[in-house]
Amino acid sequence: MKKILILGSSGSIGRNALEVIREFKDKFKVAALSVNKNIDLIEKQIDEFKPEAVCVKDEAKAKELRKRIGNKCKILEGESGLLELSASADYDIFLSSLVGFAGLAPTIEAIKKGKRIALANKETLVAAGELIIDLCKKYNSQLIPVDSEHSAVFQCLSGEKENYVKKLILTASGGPFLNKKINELISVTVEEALKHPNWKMGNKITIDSATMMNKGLEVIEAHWLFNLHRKNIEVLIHPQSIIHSMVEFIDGSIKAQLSKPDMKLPILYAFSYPERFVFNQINTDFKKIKELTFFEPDFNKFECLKLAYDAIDEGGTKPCIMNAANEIAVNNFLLGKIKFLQIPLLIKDALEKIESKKSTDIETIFESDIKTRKYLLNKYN
Ligand code: MN3
Repeated sequence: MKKILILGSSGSIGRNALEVIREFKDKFKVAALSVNKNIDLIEKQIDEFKPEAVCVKDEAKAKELRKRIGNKCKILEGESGLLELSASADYDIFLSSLVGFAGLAPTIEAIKKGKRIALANKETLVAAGELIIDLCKKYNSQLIPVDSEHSAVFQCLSGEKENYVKKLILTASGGPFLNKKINELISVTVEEALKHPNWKMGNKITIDSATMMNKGLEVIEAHWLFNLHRKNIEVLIHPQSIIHSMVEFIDGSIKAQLSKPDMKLPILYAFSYPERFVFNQINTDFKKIKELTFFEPDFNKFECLKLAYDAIDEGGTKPCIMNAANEIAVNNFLLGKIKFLQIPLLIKDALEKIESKKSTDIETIFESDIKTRKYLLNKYN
């Protein structure tokens, strides 16, 4: 029986993970959960999954939950509660589906305990890839990707030697604006940007998909996870999202991992690895799929993708600055403060103005993140 801690259990990944656990009650158990403020949902989750503790990030909501359920379950609160839960709960697998940079500190606590990290929070590796990889080695913590593309690559690499790999081909749906021209993007609304064709996800990642920053973040994530130069990580638009990614080997052979798009699969694999469990919920019928198509991404239209590739080249805290700027830009877009095409402009502004540091120790990472946020919030609010 593996015990699982889920940070962000009201989000899309968190809810999918609980569905997986519900399906495999004999193999997995919930150790602890956290939500930002959705106490109605976590109350139901506590009743069903009986975690030893939970954390509610919003302190007022935490108090309200305590009033409602009394001593039924230990309730922690705030940022410090998340850290305490990650450092002291009794669990085997840490699944963080927190959004953005907020996932970094709790993940570090879990790594220090030598736990398996089922990584859904890609911003952690984008902002602090070098640090996280070093810490995982130091504390013997296993990093298993939950991001569907990286899970695909991870599965393709199973049984292969590192020097057999020629390149990764990360597939991308292209998001809702794949077929729009760049001048048509000037006036797109928040509602249009939130309509993802293949995946139902949270707001931040859905906007990232529309700008293709999501794929840029994933290129950086793959760079760290699989120790590959950015020249060996290619992005390919594949609107059907059936091939989740591919690996080309030095002999020209290519492996791909395919299925109907459903996050339960990569979550289950990150939990069950190195085993596979019988699971009948996802049936991929090629007779119904009919065609798989591929296009090269347009780097002019999706400027964020280019910014991400450039950030890896520059290294140091550049990717951390880019990530923080993107979080602010996306939030400002969601609030209606800026237009869609201003998202890459805000990021470029921050990348120019905030000095990048070579060192990627934890203090420098946090300092770069805060500086970037302060700069943009002052300028655009
Ligand atoms: Mn993905």
